[in-house]
Amino acid sequence: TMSAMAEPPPLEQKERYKVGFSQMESNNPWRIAETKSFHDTAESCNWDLIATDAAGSAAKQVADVDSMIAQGIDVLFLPPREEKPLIPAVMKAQAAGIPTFLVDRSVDPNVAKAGEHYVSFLGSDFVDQGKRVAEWVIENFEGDKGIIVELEGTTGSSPANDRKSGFDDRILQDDRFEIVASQTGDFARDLGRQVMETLLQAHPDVNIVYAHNDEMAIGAIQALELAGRKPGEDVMVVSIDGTRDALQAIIDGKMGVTVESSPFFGPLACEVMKKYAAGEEIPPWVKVEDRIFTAENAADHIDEAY
Ligand code: GYE
Repeated sequence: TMSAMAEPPPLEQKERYKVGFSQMESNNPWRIAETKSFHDTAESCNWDLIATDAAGSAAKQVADVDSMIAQGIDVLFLPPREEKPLIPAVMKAQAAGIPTFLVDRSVDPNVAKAGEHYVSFLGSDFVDQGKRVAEWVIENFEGDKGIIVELEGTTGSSPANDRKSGFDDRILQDDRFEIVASQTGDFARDLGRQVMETLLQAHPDVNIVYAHNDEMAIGAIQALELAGRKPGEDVMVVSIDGTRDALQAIIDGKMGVTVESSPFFGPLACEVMKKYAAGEEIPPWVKVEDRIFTAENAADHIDEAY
């Protein structure tokens, strides 16, 4: 049939590029490290970088992309805060002839597709991250009954959706475990602490906390300690990212594991963009391989952490 498939716009080969990086928020060390990685890469990759900060608002992030388009960027790197609200930004960039690379989060694949509406998604396998946390819990939990509280990331974001399904599917195959509550903490430390305080009152028998990122895990540890619990002893705390505070919590015995989710996308963005400009085939998903940090290796990695 003759159905015309959309295609991402090409990228001209040139000495310098005007590059847009639309950050979603800057309220945690992961986001700050990612933005810094783009700034650090700008010089070595010959970018004139326009970086914005949507301060946690998907609507502002769409407006930020609009303004970058108006400023004539050559290429857009976009971490979409949520899967659906950022689709208009992807479509507008395409209509303006600007190739887009999604970094660290994705959009709803039923509506916007890699290789059609944007070039590629650069990022981790979030389902696998959740599954790896579950497998660590299954191997290391010593009690008879694991009562789990789950702190979810930003509602409607791809890592929250996928870290939940990856973990839940795997952990529930073992009938020692039960998830008694699963609530959003918006990937934020303070909200993680507040939600944990509330959930502790409803479920005082919790002995496992799975947080979708390290910031919420640290917030949960604060709530547990305030309530007189001993994280790492009577409550197992597990999460994802690999921040400095999480590695320290592992070293201190308060946290069990964090599966890596790296924020250092600048160099990868440079490399993939240059290949695309050279006409090379870019896979729809440029997958980042993640390490795992536990008491065995946390001290070896804390100096490079953010
Ligand atoms: O894990 C979290 C951040 O999208 C992979 O977003 C990223 C996640 C990361 O706020 O800490």
